[in-house]
Amino acid sequence: MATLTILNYPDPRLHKLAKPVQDVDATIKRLVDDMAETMYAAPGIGLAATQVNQHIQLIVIDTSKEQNDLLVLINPKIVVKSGRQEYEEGCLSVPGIYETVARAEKITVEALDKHGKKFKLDVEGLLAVCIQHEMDHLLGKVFVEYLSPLKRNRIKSKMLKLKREKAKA
Ligand code: QAP
Ligand code: CO
Repeated sequence: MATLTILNYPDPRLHKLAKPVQDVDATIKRLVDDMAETMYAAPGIGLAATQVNQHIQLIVIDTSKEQNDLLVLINPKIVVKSGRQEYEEGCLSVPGIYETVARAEKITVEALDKHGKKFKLDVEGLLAVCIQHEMDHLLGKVFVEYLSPLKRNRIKSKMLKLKREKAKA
């Protein structure tokens, strides 16, 4: 296993559209393992393939307290959604930034698991938020795009400044 490099906002590659996975083969399984390791090492509760510069429809999530309940979603589709909830979100691609975003409260999602087997999941609360956040990444969308242009631009400047400082150090 290996940890992968996470792209940081504002990187244009975070806005690429992910393609469906054609075949859940050994290469995909290895990427699942590496993404899980990368997420746990961060630590984080969700990571989309887009964030590690792999533009395919693959997500790993673990919202459990013990960080021992990995959820793998390949080619996910939200088939039902209802309600509305606000949650303070963060993102491994936008370190240090937490902002409130409104999303559906309950969703039903269909996806393939790590073995390529189709499954359906009914979720709400944090897990529902997390799945919606990660599925946005597959569409090239980062959570800061839900904020006002003023807030988004401030975050963008802050991230670019951090990057410059890191490059100098
Ligand atoms: C998405 O985000 C999420 O800023 C997953 O310095 C987050 O794992 C969905 C992280 C909240 C719903 C609610 C963020 C780690 C991790 C940071 C994450 C940071 C270190 C974010
Ligand atoms: Co994110």
